[in-house]
Amino acid sequence: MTIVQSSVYEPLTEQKATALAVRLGLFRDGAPLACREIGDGNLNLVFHIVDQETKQGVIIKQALPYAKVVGESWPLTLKRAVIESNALRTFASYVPQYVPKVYYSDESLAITVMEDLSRLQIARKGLIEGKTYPLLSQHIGEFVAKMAFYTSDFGMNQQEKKKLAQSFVNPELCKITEDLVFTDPFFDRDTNNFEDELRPDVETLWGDDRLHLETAKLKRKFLTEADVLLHGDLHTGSIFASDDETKVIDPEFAFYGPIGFDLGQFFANLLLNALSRPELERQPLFEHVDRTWNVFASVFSELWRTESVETYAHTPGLLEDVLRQTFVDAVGFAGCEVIRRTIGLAHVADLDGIEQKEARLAAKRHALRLGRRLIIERAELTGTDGFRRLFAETKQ
Ligand code: SR1
Ligand code: MG
Repeated sequence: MTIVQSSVYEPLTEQKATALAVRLGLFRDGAPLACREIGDGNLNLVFHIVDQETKQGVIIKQALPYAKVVGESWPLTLKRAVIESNALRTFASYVPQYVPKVYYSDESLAITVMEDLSRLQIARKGLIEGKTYPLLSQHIGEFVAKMAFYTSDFGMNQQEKKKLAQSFVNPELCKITEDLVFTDPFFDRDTNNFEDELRPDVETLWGDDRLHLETAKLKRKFLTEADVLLHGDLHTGSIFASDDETKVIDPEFAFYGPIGFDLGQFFANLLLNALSRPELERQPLFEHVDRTWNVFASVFSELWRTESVETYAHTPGLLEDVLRQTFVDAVGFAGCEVIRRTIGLAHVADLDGIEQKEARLAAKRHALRLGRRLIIERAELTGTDGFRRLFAETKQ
C-alpha cells in the first residue's frame, strides 16, 4: 500500500471522487462509472464508485476537517485518515481475512481508497432487520484476540511495540471517547441528548456517587493503559457482515489502550440490539456475547502459550490473571457504551428506531439500569452468563 502526499486538501464531491478514481487508474479506460456518497457515519465522506458494466467498485473514504454529526463548529484532525489506513494495514498483516484491502492513501487529501464491500451489509443494519450472522462472534473473537496478542508486549518485540504505539498516538480521537463515552453522559453536559421523559432517570444517574467512582476507574484505564493496539470504536456499525464473511472497518479511533476495550464496545452493541428486540428473539445476541468471549479467550491463550516472547509468560497464574482482568474491564466498558449510546451525543438506530414511544422509553430505561449495573458490578461477574442475569434483573 502507498501513502502519498500529493495535493492540497479539499472535500471531494461525487464528480471529483470519480475523477480521482480515474486518475489513479483504478478502472479500465472509458469505463462507465457511477458514484454515490454513501457515508452514514458521524465523521466522514464515503464515495462508492462502480463500473456499471463490470459491477466492479471501489470505496474512497475521506475525512472531513470537522465532525459531520455536529458540523463545522467541532473541528477534527485530518490525521485520523492516516491512523485509519495504517491501522487497516497493521490489521491486514495479522488478520487479512477480517479487513478490507487498502489500495491507496493520500495524507493531504485525507483519503483511503479501499475494497468495495457492498456484497456485505453493515452488521447493525442487519441485526436490526433480525439477521443473526452465525459467524460474527467467531470472527470478531478471533480478530480481537489476534490483534491483542500480536500487538502486545507478549506477542511482539518489546522495543518495536513501543515504536508502533508511538505511531498510533491519537489524542484528538481518544479525547472524543474520553468525553463522549466516559464523561459527558455521567454529568449534565450540553453534548447529551435524550427525551425529556428520561430526565428523572438521567438525573438519578448524574447524582450516583458509586457510579461516578467506578466509571472514573474505567476512564483512568482508558487514559493510561497502553497495552495493545485497539480498533477503538468496535461497534456493530464498524463491521460489515454476511452469513459467512466479516470485515472490520473504520479504525480511525485506533490507539494503544486497555485490552478489554474493543470487546466491551462490541458486547455493548450486541446488548443494545437485544434491548431493541422482543424477548423471544434475544437469544442469538447473548450467544454472540458468549462465543466472542470464548473464542477470544481460547485464541489468545493458545497464542500466549505457543508464541509468547516474554520470559514471564509461562509463570503459573499470569495468563489467568490477564484474562480475568480483561473480562472484568470489558464488562465495565460495555456498561459505559450502553449508557452513552442511550443518552449521550451519538445514539444507535437499534434504540432510536423503536417506533412506539413507550416501548422506546422502556428500552432506554432498561439500558440505563443495565449499563449502571455492568459498571458497578463488573468484578462480580464470573462469566458471560452474567450479562443474561443482569439483563433480566434490570428489566423493571
Ligand atoms: C463526534 S463522533 C461520535 C461518535 O461517532 C464515532 O463512531 C464514535 O463512536 C464517536 O464516539
Ligand atoms: Mg466510525
